[in-house]
Amino acid sequence: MKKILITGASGQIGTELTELLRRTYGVDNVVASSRSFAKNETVEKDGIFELVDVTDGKRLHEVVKKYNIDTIMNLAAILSAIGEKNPQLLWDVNMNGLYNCLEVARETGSMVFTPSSIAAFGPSTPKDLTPQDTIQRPSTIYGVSKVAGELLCDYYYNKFGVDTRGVRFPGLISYAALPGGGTTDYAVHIYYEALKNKKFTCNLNSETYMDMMYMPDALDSILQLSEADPSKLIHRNAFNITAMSFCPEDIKNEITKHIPEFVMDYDVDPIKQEIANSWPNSLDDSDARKEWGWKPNYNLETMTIDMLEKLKIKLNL
Ligand code: AKB
Repeated sequence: MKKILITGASGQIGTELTELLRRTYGVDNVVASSRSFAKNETVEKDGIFELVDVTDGKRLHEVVKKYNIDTIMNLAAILSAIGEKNPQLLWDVNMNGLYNCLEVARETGSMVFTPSSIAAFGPSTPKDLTPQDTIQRPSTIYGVSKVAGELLCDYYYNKFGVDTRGVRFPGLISYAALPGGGTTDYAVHIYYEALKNKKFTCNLNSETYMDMMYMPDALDSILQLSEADPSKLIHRNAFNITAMSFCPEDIKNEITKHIPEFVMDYDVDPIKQEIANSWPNSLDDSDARKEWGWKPNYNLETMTIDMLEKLKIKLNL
């Protein structure tokens, strides 16, 4: 039986992952944690919740021991756009936080899942169908932390036998919790604005292609990779995965099929645009498919139908 600790449980991924893991493994086997109370009713009230700041290794250790944790899902992270504004904070949370998780895992024999990102690639990486193993020279502090994190996780696996696993997430789209300070966030906000105001101002230019994924697929990938037979894993940190690649015009056109009056204009944020330009247009995820059976269920069309349906309910429209 797994005993799971989720760090960053009140974030975009954590909110839904906490619910799914409680359903899958039982409420008593999942400890959600966050560095502060975010007044997230489901995460904080519907099961075990602890205040844990990942940069505090002593506190992390205490909670892992208290609940006999054997699996750490480390979702506490600062995203790309915020990171460019505060690189020191990003390093502290993303690197020292991960290091603390790995150290606790080494001492307690726990497994660690920690996400990497398409941000682990940079301007010199092949842009289309980016291979699993390729050039990784990112130009953002977020990307630097992701590459360093991948290497650190591999190091702990090779040196100490810690079972570390990760995926390179593309932009994640979901209706339950908002993303906080990423470059791909426009692809979430566009649905809210389309439903509420029938118009949206996009902060990336119309031709910016990036990989994206609907949250149910992202959650499946975490569960599938965590449960995967280790003898089949050639890679570990971290697997390319994707579900779709689109640009702002593509998502606008898809939404317009359901909301014909929807209009979009552009006010490009130069910092976000530069970050997006440095990331791949699309990833090759064939190694994840071969090694642990990765296969997404949603594309732009089916995701848009589901997002609009779920958001209408959430927003009482
Ligand atoms: C971001 O935009 O920073 C994240 C990511 C792709 O890792 N969504």
